Amino acid sequence: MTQQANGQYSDEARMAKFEARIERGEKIEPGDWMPEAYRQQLIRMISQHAHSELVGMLPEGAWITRAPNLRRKQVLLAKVQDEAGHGQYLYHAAETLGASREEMTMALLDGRAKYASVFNYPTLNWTDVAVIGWLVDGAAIMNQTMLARCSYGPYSRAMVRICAEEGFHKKQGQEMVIQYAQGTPAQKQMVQDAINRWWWPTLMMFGPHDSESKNTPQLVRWGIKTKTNDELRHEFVNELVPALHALGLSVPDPELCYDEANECWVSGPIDWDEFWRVVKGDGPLNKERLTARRDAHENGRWVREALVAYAEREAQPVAA
Ligand code: BYC
Repeated sequence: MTQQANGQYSDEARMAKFEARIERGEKIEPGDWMPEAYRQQLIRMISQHAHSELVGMLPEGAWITRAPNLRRKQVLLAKVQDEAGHGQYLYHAAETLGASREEMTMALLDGRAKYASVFNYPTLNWTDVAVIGWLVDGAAIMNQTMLARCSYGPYSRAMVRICAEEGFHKKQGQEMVIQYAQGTPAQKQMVQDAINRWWWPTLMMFGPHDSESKNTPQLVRWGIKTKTNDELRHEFVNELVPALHALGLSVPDPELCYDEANECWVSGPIDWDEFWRVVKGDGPLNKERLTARRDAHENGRWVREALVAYAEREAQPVAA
């Protein structure tokens, strides 16, 4: 790296060194030089990911008190609690980039920040919990396994841990779907209805088509994403469709077809108008989800105040 006359390295030289590190597959760590756009992209993605974990607790959390038996209740309690933990790891990862927890929280509560669109749909009965576990967590794992290899060290390490836990989430959902698919005709119908409701919102989780994905080129260039939205969505469809068919279940896509030449399933068109409506705040439950988060924030105010007061008291010099 060449120095300028004043002994400083130029931004071009720093950028070249940074991109060479990415090229070699090195992790970028918090104290390292990074372009401002890289830092901003990571704060955007990691904080939105953290918000998704917290808002994602709501659709399933609503079923904890109505779980059909004690075993299912214990599993669901543990899962919802795990999602809160994932939110914590992710907020911490974003803090290493200089984002403050307060600012990230306010961005969610006042509607400036996005979170995964899928959590704005209702959970109408218990089989929704099963289908969220297999489909929604399954889609999240596919995306997060990629992010576990991302170029930013703290995000990548958080993803390794989160993926290990998400693996259990997916398995418990899959186990329930299998059980209900092999249960009574009414159970099979219920689980099929839930798949019909969650299939398209799950495919939308991967984000807009590559041609509409404004962030992907920069994220791929800097090793934050290593696959595009459409590539991951395609992998998901090809894993899930045969697995559901094997259980005598189907997906609600009349244009789904098998491409013999490429040996893969190809989906019909996604309703992108619906996707953007939900992302922009006009989905079935956007208002309820944000109200629930605002209430939780308000109800937790006394805990935050007590913690600050305790820390201040502990910082006082002890009287002789
Ligand atoms: N929902 O340029 P694009 C979980 C936004 S939670 C809402 O393709 P990018 C779980 C996007 O933000 C798992 N917004 O963006 C928890 C962008 O707007 P901004 C959540 C979406 O970043 C509880 C604009 O559309 N996972 O596992 O290249 C229970 C253009 O998109 C969505 C993550 O957050 C969407 N679905 O790709 C169960 C993973 N899609 O920000 C399970 C981390 C796109 O420019 N995030 N938008 O204003 C990512 O991997 C990527 O950010 C995305 C989008 C694939 C989501």
